[in-house]
Amino acid sequence: MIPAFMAVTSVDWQSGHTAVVAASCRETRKKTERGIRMRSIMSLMVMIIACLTIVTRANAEETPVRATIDSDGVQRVVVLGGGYFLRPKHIIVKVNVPVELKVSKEPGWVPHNIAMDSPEAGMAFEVSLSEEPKLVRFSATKTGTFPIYCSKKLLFFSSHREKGMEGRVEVIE
Ligand SMILES: [Cu+2]
Repeated sequence: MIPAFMAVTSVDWQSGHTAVVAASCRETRKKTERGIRMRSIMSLMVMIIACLTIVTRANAEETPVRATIDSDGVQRVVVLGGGYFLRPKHIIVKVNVPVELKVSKEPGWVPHNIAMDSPEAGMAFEVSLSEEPKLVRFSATKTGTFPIYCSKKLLFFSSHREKGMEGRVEVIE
């Protein structure tokens, strides 16, 4: 036999009505209140963790990525594009050292590309992105900061670049 108050408690636990329990057993009410408090604390913690994750991700996107110079003297960076971002947004390369960008796009039907239009600095290309990575090779010939972006634009909508698919290549000595 299950005592009456315990039966009420289990019903209460699912429906969330504390009033029934309050009438049946004080001890049970205390436990229930503790349970509810625990659950609010838990959901608060989940929210805090979620917020921290978003902040960390936003920072990660803004953190400059310096190209690693491999033993063959080529500096390589992996770049991912999608709706509507470029990751990383800020790439640092050394001047007059060959660069190889390994570019790809996130899955999806929206077409994207990666482009630079700074011929004066040795960086001018437009490569359509696919999920399969492609290599873009160039050597920056001038120091400074130059835009890198997706040049796609659908009819009268704003360009992907305007929507956030833009970053910068910083060329240093
Ligand atoms: Cu795009």
